[in-house]
Amino acid sequence: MPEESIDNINFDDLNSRAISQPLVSHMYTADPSAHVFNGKIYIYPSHDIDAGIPFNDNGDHFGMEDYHVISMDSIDSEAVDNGMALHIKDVPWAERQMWAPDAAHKNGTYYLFFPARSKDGHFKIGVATSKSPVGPFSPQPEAIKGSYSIDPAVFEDEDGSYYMYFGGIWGGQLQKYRHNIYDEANELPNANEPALLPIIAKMTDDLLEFAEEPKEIKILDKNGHLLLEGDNNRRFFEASWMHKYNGKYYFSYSTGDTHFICYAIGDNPYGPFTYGGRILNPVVGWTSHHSICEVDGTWYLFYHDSSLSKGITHLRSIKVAEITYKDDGNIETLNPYKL
Ligand code: FUB
Repeated sequence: MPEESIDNINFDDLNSRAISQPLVSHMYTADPSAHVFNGKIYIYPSHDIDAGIPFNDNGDHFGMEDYHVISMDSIDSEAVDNGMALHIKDVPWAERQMWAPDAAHKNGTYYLFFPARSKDGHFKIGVATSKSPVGPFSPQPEAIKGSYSIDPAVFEDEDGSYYMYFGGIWGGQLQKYRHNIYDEANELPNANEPALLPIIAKMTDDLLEFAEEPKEIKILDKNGHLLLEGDNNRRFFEASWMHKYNGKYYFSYSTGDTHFICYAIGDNPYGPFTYGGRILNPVVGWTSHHSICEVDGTWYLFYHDSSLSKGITHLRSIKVAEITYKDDGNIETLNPYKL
């Protein structure tokens, strides 16, 4: 929901209608990337703080400095904060704004992937490793070569390949890139031109670098046409996620300024993906960001809203709700607050 409407919200009423409550309330958390590792749920969120920076369209008010990993023994059990897993002061290349992270597990090592602004002001994506899923994580000295923009999501396919999806417009700087090259003069396309697309790169076997040049993934409408920049209710903005259901690849994402979590379906990790619909209607707070994870045979949407902070857009709380697939493979849209 847009920031300007929060004055009109009765938060007691809203909370009584919410389909779920914050998983943790002793701190603010956002952008939850959930995984099941060795039978236990691990959530890798952003750790929201009030950095004292005024709201702007560039997202400068999201001034996060560290990560904490949240774990749960089962979907109904208490969510446990495992303490600080990585701080920006320990990442040599990063200067500010530790935004939405993700994690992966391979051969006994856990990998934390995270975006941050480097000293030249450009977002890059870094990786840190640990022998424990909750850290502490040791960062690589440099960001991933060829990485840029924000919101890494790392997907492990059934053949053991790992792919990173990333990118975000506005404060996430994706509009400054064409064919992986930054140019300050680049801007968003016109409304009647194809929208900017999310980026994919296969990871090397050690998950520390890209194994190929990053490339765009296409999001098409039912007629096979790329979604247009002016199609704000459907076009990609940020918050990539990939999951596989019944052999199909579901790429999901946030539409940003229209506040929907949407999905598109394809036949392989690179797409193309055909727009399928909305998974989540707008939450309180400007941003919407999610992950989708199967736990004991049931599928869940991990997401966030700003209800606990009474609408402060950069002070969010992670939540979880079950999602339902229709017989045709489409996903039922969730309303975060009962109508
Ligand atoms: O948390 C900072 C940014 O807000 C994320 O990187 C975006 O996806 C949005 O949730």
